[in-house]
Amino acid sequence: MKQYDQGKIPNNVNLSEDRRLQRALERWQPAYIDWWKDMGPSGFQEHHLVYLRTAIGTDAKGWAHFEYVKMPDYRWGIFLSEAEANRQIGFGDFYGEEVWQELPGEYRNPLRRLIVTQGDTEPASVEQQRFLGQSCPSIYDIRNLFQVNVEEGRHLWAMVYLLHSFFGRDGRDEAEELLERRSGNEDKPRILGAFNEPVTNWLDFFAFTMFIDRDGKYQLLALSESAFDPLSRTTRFMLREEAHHMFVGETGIARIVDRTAQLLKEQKGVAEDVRKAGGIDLETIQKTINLWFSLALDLFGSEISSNAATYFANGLKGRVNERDYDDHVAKDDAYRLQVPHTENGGAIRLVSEEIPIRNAMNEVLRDDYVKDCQRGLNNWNRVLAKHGLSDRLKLPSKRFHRNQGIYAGLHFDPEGNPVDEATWNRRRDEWVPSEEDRKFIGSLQKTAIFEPDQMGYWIAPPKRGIDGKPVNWEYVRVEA
Ligand code: BYC
Ligand code: FE
Ligand code: FE
Repeated sequence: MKQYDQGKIPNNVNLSEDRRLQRALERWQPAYIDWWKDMGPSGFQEHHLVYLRTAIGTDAKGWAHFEYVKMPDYRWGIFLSEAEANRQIGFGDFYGEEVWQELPGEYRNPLRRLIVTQGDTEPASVEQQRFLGQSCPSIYDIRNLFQVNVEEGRHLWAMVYLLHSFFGRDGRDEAEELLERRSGNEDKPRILGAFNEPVTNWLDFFAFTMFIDRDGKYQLLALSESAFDPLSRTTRFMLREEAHHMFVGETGIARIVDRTAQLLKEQKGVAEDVRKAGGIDLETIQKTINLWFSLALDLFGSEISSNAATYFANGLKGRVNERDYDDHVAKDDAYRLQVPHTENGGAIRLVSEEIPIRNAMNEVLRDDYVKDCQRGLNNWNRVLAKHGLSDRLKLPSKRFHRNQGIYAGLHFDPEGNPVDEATWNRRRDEWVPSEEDRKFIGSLQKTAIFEPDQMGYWIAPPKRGIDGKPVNWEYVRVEA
């Protein structure tokens, strides 16, 4: 296996050969550590050793290793996937030209925006999840939480590396601001909607990693097509880590569904009795899906977007697996969209309209995302079927509960039918988790469960442990 630079900042970008850059990043590092200690996992920083995976290189086989570390000592590194020889621009107006190793002056601003927006989500998610350790269902689960958290920290490093290397003074300022904004803060909020929403319990956490981290996967796939090669290479490497985050979410909910199904059978299908027995009823799971799926859909931006058209035209942000398309220029095609029109009297009518395909690139990406989510839902429904239940979970309509794009500001039920505001207000608690639902889940998740052999009652144990270890392995321990 290749040996990589293991200095203060582990990297495979020859940092030691660029003193200025190295110094700039080494100056940012203590500010990052301060942020991590302040805003990272609360209560587990000083004395807890966590069995964590750390990225150490880019070889397909040996790219990471596992060891017990205290989180503030985690080795956050900078790794780019191997350069692809003679890589060419895969889409847009510069299709077939050589990719860029340097930042083109004319795309400096849009690229900076994309990189800052991507970077901002990473620390935001850590902030959102910082108190969950105090109510974990098991030592296996808390390890996974921390694994996700440290890797989101590394994803911030990945973006800060690009800002420092290519954007000079502006980039350094942006890197500082990435540590100053705070999730949910009124004065200095994080940039995108979902990253200011509270993650109050472990059902939220699993829905977050299922749906919001999966937006991450699709955005990273789109950025990995970029003509700006350093962005492409760094996002390709981030995708390796991302897979585990979505695994945590998808299997987490599958395990909850498993326990709920078992209790439903025992309680003859009565949701209230499932709650009384200490489980989470399917209705609450469905509402949580509705909430986080719709928040994730907002992250793709508007259905009709001139930003998206420009990103595509200029080769900055592409489509998932661009090489599988026949037409990489995508100038003449159209996308059919249900556009809402408000009639006299206020009723909403959906009209099918054609949008130039480049302007619909956010929607094209969202479609790929929705398909992937549906695959996950099918897996959860198989768990219900296995228990002999006829109940099924489903994704709400793309129009439901939207705050961005053409459906924002209007109201639709989960099936996508327009409803008026009074109906929305009256039925909202049937569709997304209510205060009461959150209180209930909180009552199941009051304290952390730390005995290796124990597991929260409301969730089934996982099928297997991490890194070939048993499920009841001591993944987190207090320093001797
Ligand atoms: N909230 O044409 P529009 C991840 C803004 S997740 C607030 O609709 P565009 C992770 C937009 O910025 C992946 N504002 O959108 C997951 C614009 O602002 P201005 C993160 C929003 O530009 C879990 C205006 O609305 N990566 O990695 O085509 C844990 C109209 O713009 C929202 C990226 O997002 C929103 N939801 O697309 C950890 C990739 N949506 O110009 C990590 C980089 C839109 O009026 N970002 N706006 O000020 C992008 O590609 C694009 O910025 C977006 C928006 C897809 C987000
Ligand atoms: Fe990330
Ligand atoms: Fe992630």
